[in-house]
Amino acid sequence: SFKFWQTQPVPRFDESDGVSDGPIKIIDSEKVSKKPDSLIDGFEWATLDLTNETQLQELWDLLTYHYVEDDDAMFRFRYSQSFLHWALMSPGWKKEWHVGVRATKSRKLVASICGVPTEVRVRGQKLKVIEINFLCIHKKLRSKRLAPVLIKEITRRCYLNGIYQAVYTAGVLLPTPVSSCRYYHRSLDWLKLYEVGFSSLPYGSTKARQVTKNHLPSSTSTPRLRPMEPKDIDAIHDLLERYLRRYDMNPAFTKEEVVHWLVHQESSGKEQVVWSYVVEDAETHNITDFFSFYSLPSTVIQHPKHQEVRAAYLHYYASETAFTNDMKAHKDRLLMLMNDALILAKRAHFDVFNALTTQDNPLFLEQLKFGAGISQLHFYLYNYRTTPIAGGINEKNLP
Ligand code: YNC
Ligand code: MG
Repeated sequence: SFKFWQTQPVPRFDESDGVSDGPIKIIDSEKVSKKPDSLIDGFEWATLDLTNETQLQELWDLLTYHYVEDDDAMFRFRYSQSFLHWALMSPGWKKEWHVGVRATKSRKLVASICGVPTEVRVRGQKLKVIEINFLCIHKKLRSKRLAPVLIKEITRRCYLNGIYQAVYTAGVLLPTPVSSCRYYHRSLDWLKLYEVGFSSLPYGSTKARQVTKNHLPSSTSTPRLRPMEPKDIDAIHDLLERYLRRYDMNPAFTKEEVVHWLVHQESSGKEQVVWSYVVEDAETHNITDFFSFYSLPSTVIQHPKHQEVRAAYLHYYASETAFTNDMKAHKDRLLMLMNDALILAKRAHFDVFNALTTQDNPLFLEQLKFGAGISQLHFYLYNYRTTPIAGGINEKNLP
């Protein structure tokens, strides 16, 4: 098993003792092949130009019908075109890292692997990385060992551009996660989630009782909560940086990246992807808190009544209360902020609100009626060794 992954610069499952942090393999870019490996007969490499509407549509088609499904094949991610635009054209993006495979004759796009550059801090060490996403192979081309070929090709294109490390997440267990989390789900429209088979009726409960249990007030309760504006960027960048530094592994965002990942870009005909809110102090006008969520719907596969589940995912957030040495106050603050996030997501017509057991999320998940999902999400580092990092809140980082 792991015939491919065994050959890659990733930690083995059994080597977590006494390792010191650092690259697994030093890459000599002179020795990196200037040409891609050849593909199976009838297929060829493509570089996608996602500024081109047609090519963006082609990637969307591939992902919409062939990307990640749950184990029972009831739901499949349905990223919008605006989402793909957002996720794949963040600051520093290059089209060389939007890799496709086409059938030579029909020109049809049958596989993809994409990445965007960024920096992460791992135990204080700043690493230039590529963040890999959207590895996808057409269902008819599965189990032909094409995935390793795609991974090797994007690796080659990164090495040639001076990037020697990568981060990626996957639901499957590979050698070796640096961290693992669980998904939690908060019903906003319980009845719909029940109808599509996402939620089940707990033994001894009734539909009416479940609806009541998940009811949310119609207005938010945090004073001075408002939608984020571009003028908030400096304050948010500062707050987010301090907040994220409390974790062993965290993104080292530039201001441009904060703008990209948090500010909704108003443009006609484009679906909204990200929602961000801030709390501004009445006297100092400082930003004391903020939170954001993004939209990632799923197709309901073969359902007579419903086509999709509209899911909001908790994105970045931070609160000054994290720095006060009063964990109770911090927890209470998060409970209020996140309950408001649920209310705002409900108002924006989302059916469910998802969050992982990362960051400070374990402080509020249970109390705000999130339920543990079945799926795990594993976080990986490519060509970098470090001891595993606790997935959720890291006690030793708390004040
Ligand atoms: C996966 N998700 O273990 P071994 S997540 C990585 N990530 O290798 P074949 C995966 N590897 O075990 P298929 C993987 N899933 O022999 C499988 N593998 O060592 C490994 N699904 O290849 C697997 N998207 O082509 C095995 O398998 C080898 O035809 C088998 O293709 C797999 O985007 C896949 O879930 C996932 O489209 C493409 O099933 C296909 O089954 C599919 O015979 C639905 O492959 C969509 C889906 C994955 C979403 C994601 C992150 C990907 C990270 C890739 C690793 C990046 C490394 C860093 C590179 C840059 C380095 C620098 C600098
Ligand atoms: Mg294959």
